[in-house]
Amino acid sequence: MPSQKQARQRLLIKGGKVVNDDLSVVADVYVEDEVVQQVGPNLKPEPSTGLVVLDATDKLVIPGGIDTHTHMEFPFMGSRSKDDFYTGTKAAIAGGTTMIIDFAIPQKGCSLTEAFDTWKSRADPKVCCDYSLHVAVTWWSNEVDNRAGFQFHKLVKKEMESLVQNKGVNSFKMFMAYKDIYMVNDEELYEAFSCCKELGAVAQVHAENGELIAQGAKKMLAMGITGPEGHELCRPEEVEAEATQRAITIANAVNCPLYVVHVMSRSSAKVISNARREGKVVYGEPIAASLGTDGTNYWNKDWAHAAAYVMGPPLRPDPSTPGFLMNLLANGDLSVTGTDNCTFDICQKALGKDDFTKIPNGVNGVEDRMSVIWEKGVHSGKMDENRFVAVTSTNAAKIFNLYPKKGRIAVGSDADIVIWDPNATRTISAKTHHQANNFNIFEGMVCHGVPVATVSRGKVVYEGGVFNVTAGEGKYVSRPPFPPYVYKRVRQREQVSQPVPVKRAPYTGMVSGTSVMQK
Ligand code: URQ
Ligand code: ZN
Ligand code: ZN
Repeated sequence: MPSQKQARQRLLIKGGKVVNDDLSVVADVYVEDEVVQQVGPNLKPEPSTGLVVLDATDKLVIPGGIDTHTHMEFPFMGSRSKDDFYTGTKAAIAGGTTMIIDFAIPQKGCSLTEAFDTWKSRADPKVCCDYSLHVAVTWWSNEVDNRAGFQFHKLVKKEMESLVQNKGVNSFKMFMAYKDIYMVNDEELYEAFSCCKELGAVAQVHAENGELIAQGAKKMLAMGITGPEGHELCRPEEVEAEATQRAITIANAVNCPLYVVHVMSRSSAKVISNARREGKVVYGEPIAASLGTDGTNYWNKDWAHAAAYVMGPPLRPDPSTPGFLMNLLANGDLSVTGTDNCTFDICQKALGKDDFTKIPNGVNGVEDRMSVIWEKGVHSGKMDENRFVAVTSTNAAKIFNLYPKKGRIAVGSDADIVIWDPNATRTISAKTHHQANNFNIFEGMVCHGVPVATVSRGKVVYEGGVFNVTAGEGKYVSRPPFPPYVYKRVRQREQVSQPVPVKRAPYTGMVSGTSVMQK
């Protein structure tokens, strides 16, 4: 038996079809020291001890998935999300995802850097695959507090700068909802977007009008609607679409690239699609939930079932929504997929049994995203295998400046690889999933497209249903600023769209009753 270290060092994946976002080719892949060394036909590396061989005949060999949006062990709404960085990343691996990007979220008035450090110290000892962290900007201040040790706290801009320069953060999320908790106003959005632009970061928004949600929730409760359906009724599609449009307008005013997280509705997706057609640098992220299920579940007679789907923005009751979002993902109007994996079990959800506003928001997805997208996107005939790779890993890697180390199988890339059987099927169920919660929003869905083996940095961490993971083996991945995929366009736009003053003769008439002196 090869030792753990040797097994990690040399790997040959034989006879599969290597699929990148731009090309598919039948080839072997040879990996050494965590990195792809060769891609080509009939590779014959030295057969010495420690060479692990995986047969991929009749299978696809794809870059490991990148889940752009997770919340592991997140303290939220009086509870803490059930999947921690161990169960969450283990479940990710079982589903063919080899990297997650989670969110460090400070309370209002608290240090962004401390939040980052807290999240990193939670993740480091537990992660089974690579990860990175977006940071949320939940407040703004330009105030300088001169008390010793506080200088950095009060200057959010300085903290953002330091996170970019010292901690490898290149994306910041702003919430337009969760009033009084995380929500920022338009002026704060303007400041945060301007700062992102200056630093070469990608601005992300949770786009919902938080004021309208607060009013809508009061109205529903006053009408006696206390169940999960109230969650959707108090924040209909236009609440999401309005905020999406507003965020795009503000970002465009400072020429900041914008990334709209968890796109949940047809209306919001259309706003993004129109903005892209107008040349704005905006990216939309539908999630496994919005592509795989819908908001009719909020009207389920079983309270626990309905509550399990509560998340913000909500799933939409229009059953054509998932198909519509998938069409836009296939044609390029939407760019990447995450999950917003933020799991709470039924007991935790029951905190809101008498009041939907108290149901912890969040659903599963990190394990099932790849299969759901294959089933609804590729198996349904909407996208090909290359577009599948683009929307499950490559585009994320490009937007967040991880490419081509991640999101591609090529010489020099990290050996994050999945052997994918497009013909095998599996049925999703909470009884068999690896996530920590006791409900699965995709329960009973039969998916074509199954990960047969998952390789993380050259180590086979999952094969045929068997894990070989170690907590803490994943690495934190730094993301440098100014991702060229995003910022090259931003700079080009700037070159052609700088306003110039109109040249005109000086005004020589009356000003408030006095004549203007001429030079
Ligand atoms: O809004 C989010 O992304 C987090 C805070 C909670 N989960 C959710 O319901 N979307
Ligand atoms: Zn959000
Ligand atoms: Zn989220």
